[in-house]
Amino acid sequence: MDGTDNFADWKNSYPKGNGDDNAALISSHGWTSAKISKKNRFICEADSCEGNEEPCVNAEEIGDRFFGLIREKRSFDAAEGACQALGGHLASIHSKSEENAINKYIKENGPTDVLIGGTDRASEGNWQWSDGTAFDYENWKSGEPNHQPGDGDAMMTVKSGGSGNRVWRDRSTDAPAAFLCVFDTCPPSTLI
Ligand SMILES: [Ca+2]
Ligand SMILES: [Ca+2]
Repeated sequence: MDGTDNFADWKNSYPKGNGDDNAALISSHGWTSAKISKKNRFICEADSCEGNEEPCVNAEEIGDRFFGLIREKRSFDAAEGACQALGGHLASIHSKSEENAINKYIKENGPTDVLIGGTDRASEGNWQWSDGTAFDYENWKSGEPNHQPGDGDAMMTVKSGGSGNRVWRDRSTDAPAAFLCVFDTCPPSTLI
């Protein structure tokens, strides 16, 4: 045996073999075992992995995305800029089940009218999401979009009855409102 078949440079006390570790890390001190964090989507060293299954505290995890509500009122452009500064965009919505979960989150946190990421500013009547995802679902209030008030190029989700259901209206991009951001990973700062 020439030694290559069983080559390993495990750091002292690694691998730990505690059942949770499923990845190896190469560090300047040799290999350490690690487990892959689903929540944080990176590999952490075994000794620092404790607690990484805690829920995201700054946003609501829905499906594989994270939604964060900001109550401070902003115009469409300022709201999109604020979401981007936190690593996201204004929210897109892609299914009834996703919207139901979003509506529950909004209801728990208070605001009535919430700006989301739909806009038809580039081409009137051709609605798009500011995060670039497909416009593959819609839930307009009856009679909307009606191209008003103002430029009618932004989108707001509003209450529909008392059950927490919501529908969409078009509105002015200049009118400030509370807004909902979407992130691919848990955002680093507190949003609410
Ligand atoms: Ca419009
Ligand atoms: Ca309208």
